[in-house]
Amino acid sequence: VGPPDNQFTLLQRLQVLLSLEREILTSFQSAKRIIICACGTSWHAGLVGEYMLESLCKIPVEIEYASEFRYRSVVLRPDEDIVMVISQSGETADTLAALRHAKQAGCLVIGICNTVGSTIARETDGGIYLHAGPEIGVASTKAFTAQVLVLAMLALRIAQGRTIPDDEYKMLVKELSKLPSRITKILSENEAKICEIAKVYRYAHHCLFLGRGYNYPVALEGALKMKEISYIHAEGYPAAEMKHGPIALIDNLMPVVFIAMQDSIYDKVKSNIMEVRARKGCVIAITDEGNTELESLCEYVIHIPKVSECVSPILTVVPLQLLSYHIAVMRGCDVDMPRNLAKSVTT
Ligand code: F1P
Repeated sequence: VGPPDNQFTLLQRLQVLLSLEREILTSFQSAKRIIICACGTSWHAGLVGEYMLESLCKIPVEIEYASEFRYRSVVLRPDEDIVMVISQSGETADTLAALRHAKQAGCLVIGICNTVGSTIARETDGGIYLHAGPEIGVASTKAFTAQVLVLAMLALRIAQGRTIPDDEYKMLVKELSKLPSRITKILSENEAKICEIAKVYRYAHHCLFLGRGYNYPVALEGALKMKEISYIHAEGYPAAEMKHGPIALIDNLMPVVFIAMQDSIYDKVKSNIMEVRARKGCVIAITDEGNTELESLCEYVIHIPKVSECVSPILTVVPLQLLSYHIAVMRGCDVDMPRNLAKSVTT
């Protein structure tokens, strides 16, 4: 599903996806369980997808590391399960192996790939191309944004008229179509502040990324980008898990990045920020435009446009990608060709 090249606007792509092939749509709507398999950044996008499909479509979802999937005794039920594989390159060996494992068990396998004609795209039963354009660097960035966007569109299409009311569907589709201008705004309004933050923390040895709900996967992705391109040890955690171990690491040298959007769990995230502050941690927060109450609690606050909770990961990841990028450049790292990393992990 999807137009054949990059000349289409986001809105046109939305329209194509929203008219998703009837047959595939019916399979999703009658699925008892969706299993998502992917690696690295694509796994993080899949985790956002799990939250979306569960909350918007009310379908049970499992997210699996593709590298572990075939070694676990997951009970696959071809009549009830749909397996989705997500891969930027479409060539990742573990994701391909997971796909083959699921097909061998007789499951319908749907792919979300960026590379047209890639092995994974060819071997799936159907799928959605991202058309995000080639990732110039090795580390996935725009592919993540596009994967989450496609998962949101898919979830909305499955949920439309069934598990969400029509006005909510229309509101969310409208929000998706406004994302390009909002991302442009984040890039133009925050670059200078992010450079300033990068300058302060460029020699940090460790950092922590914390988020909850839809923004927990974004915390994981923020930490992965920091490791991949800046070679700074970073951990991503659900903010409340901090108390179960990572809190011991907090001191006045370790930056702690919070994704603290004013959503249904904002107050809980705010109390996690206070817990870090009480231990003299340096907090950098990503929050909504107009939220001024974090200024007194945090070293730095980055404001981004307010959107619905399920759409927010598409925006909140952008400042985190930029932060890793600027830190990497200031540390003299090659952001396009990080050491030891391969563009597609084919072995
Ligand atoms: C998965 C992945 C990327 C990562 C790096 C190594 O690739 O882990 O997320 O940035 O490029 O591979 P893919 O299956 O999404 O192509």
